[in-house]
Amino acid sequence: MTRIDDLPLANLAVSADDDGIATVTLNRAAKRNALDSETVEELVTIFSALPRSGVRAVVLRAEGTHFCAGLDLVEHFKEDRTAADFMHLCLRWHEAFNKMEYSGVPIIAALKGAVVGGGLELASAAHIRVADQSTYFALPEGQRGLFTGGGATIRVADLVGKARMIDMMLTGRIYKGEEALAVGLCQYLVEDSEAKAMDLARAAAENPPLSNFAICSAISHMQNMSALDAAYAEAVVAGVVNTQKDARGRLEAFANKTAARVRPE
Ligand code: 1HE
Repeated sequence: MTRIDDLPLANLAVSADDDGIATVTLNRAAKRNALDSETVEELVTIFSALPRSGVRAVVLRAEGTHFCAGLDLVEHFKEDRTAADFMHLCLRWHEAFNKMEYSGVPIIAALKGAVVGGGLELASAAHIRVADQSTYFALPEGQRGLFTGGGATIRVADLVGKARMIDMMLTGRIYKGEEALAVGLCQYLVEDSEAKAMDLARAAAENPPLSNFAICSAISHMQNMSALDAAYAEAVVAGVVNTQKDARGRLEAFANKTAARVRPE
């Protein structure tokens, strides 16, 4: 088990409660939680440690009124990076976001304000996105003379489809509210995204960790495979997960007619 309470962090904060729900906070509100290279390293550190910390679910939230303003444009300007420098930086973004997506631990993003550029790339690496009425989504890379480098071509295209992503990047189109929900940028639109994200994290944490591990890593891996290989991998994962000891009591309760039924009310 890795301890998460003594990780060296400046721009992020992490804590866990007694139920194993961790809260990861983007803690650079004065810069609208823009992702500088130090913050990206901290994301790698946190999301490398969390899957081995015994944590059962994670809420990813932000200080201030904006979730994340994306790439730190001021740092990028001042560093005047070479192509190779920026490529290596992008690989660290990928390291961080892959650690999130393939972690096996449910990550619920509580969104507000700007979720733009690299901020949307960060949000799209979470397993569930919860927006409030202030939340808006954009990919302003085109207007900044940039291109996505933190996985948007994979994850944002996956959420909204290629055509919408290209429109967002070419025209600076902003999605919010019901429209953002309808196109798949978020799965929930609520008054209080943090409270809802915490409720969802608590609900997910009730599942056996091995089931959550499969849900929060196997599906992503399988999307990278051919259908034939994915079907094979699914059978193998199901063989392991569906015979776990943790499931016996739940199956017994259903067989004994004491388990909750799956009903809409
Ligand atoms: C920043 C950043 C940033 C704010 N990098 N410092 N992302 C963008 O194009 C979004 C750029 N940011 C904005 O459009 C606005 O800042 C917000 C709409 C997010 C917030 O507006 P507001 O009025 O609340 O704040 P502000 O006055 O614009 O900024 C407050 C401070 O945060 C200010 O610093 P200060 O030292 O002058 O107080 C800003 O400079 C700072 N700040 N956003 C650096 N992004 C892997 S490739 C990914 C490519 C991309 O992500 S492109 C999208 C970049």
